[in-house]
Amino acid sequence: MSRSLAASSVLILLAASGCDQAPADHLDGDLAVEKGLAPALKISLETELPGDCRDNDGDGAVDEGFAFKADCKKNPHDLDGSSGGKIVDTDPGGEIVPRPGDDPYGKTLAVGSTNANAVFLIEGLVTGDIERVASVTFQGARGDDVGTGLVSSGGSHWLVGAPGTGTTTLLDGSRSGTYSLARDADDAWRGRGDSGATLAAGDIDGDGHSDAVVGAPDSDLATVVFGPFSSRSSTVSIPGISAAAGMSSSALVADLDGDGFDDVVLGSSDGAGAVSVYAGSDLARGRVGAVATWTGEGGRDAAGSAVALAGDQTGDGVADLWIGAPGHDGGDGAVYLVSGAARGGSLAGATAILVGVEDSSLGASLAGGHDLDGDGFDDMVVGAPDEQDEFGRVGGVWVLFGPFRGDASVGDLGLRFSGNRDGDALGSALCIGPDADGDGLLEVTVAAAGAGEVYVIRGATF
Ligand SMILES: [Ca+2]
Ligand SMILES: [Ca+2]
Ligand SMILES: [Ca+2]
Ligand SMILES: [Ca+2]
Repeated sequence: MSRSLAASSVLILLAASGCDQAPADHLDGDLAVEKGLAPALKISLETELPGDCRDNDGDGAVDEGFAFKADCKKNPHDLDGSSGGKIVDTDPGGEIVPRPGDDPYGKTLAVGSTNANAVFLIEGLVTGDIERVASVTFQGARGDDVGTGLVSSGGSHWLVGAPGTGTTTLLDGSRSGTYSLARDADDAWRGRGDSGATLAAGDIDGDGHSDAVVGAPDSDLATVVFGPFSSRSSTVSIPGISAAAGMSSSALVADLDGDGFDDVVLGSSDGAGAVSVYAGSDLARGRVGAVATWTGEGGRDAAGSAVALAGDQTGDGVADLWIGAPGHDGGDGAVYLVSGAARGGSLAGATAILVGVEDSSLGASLAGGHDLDGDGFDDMVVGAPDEQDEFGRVGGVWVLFGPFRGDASVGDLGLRFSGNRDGDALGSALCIGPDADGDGLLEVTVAAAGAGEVYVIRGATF
């Protein structure tokens, strides 16, 4: 509104002075004048002003061609009204982590619950208590700490981490019922310390078998376990980056450069934080040197708390990455877009930077690499679990639509969903997928750890 008013006052000023040559870079943008016509009628901004939901350049379209597509609708969006399903932990207060199956367009959703010390598989769009609506339960024993490390390893198989015992277990969820990690496992692999707290999977050595990255953040270590997954699998250990402990606080496996080997991205969120990229072709030969390392801008940025695919935003054929830094700028948080082809450096040099609203911890959770609104550009979902509103520290989730470049605040541009009550911590974890209602549009699944709730926001919302 203020920018629009400023532009109007410029028009009045120019008309009164009889100018036919507009000053450059006056106020917010360059001014253009068509000669021979009354300036007061024909002056317009050459370019759109970003995110103000107005047609600044007079071409009839609002905010077009800008780096971020603005949300010109009213925020926040109604979480309960947009969600097709709401899954409730019977004993809230712990961590609750949603993950799609190996096909995000499938109907399977997995939810890890540290309270229940279990992983639940849920089919389709459902509402109710997690233990009732789950078709499959993978149940840990006391001390296993099951719930955070969780990934599909293809088909009906899942890897479930039990960082309490350093064990990662392969389980088949093809038949409904309750399975014990100890008794019903297909196989298990044991690592050091809290191994299994972070899990990601893909074919890193290109042999057709799914491999796993098993993270032990407290031990500052990640291990590639080459499939077929078993206690005797061959492994490669990736030691922590000395400048930033907490190796593997986040992990991602995907073929960034398209060479047929899935590559590994590891976040180390301690202090400033760092994210390193390892080529699958190197790891397959036992080489563990990073091909790129990005470091946080500030000493407490916690960059690498979350990492996600961004799709190819830069158009060079290499998949790009989102990096979450929830501690950035005193806890406002930020999300950085970095080129997958870059060699790393400070995140201050990122391709795009999105900052959070005050003390919101934006970037604690991230998902991307899918086109949610069907315009051909990959979109992004980011959690801000400490975001506040009039009801208290409710937490928030922002959905942002590509293409992305430049710097912006999510407060100006995103679709916002908010938690309901103080302490809900909406956005503590999230994922894109599954297509729980089967309409061909991917749902966005978001957790509110403090409330013990998981909401499935239907893709039709976007
Ligand atoms: Ca493999
Ligand atoms: Ca690769
Ligand atoms: Ca899109
Ligand atoms: Ca859907």
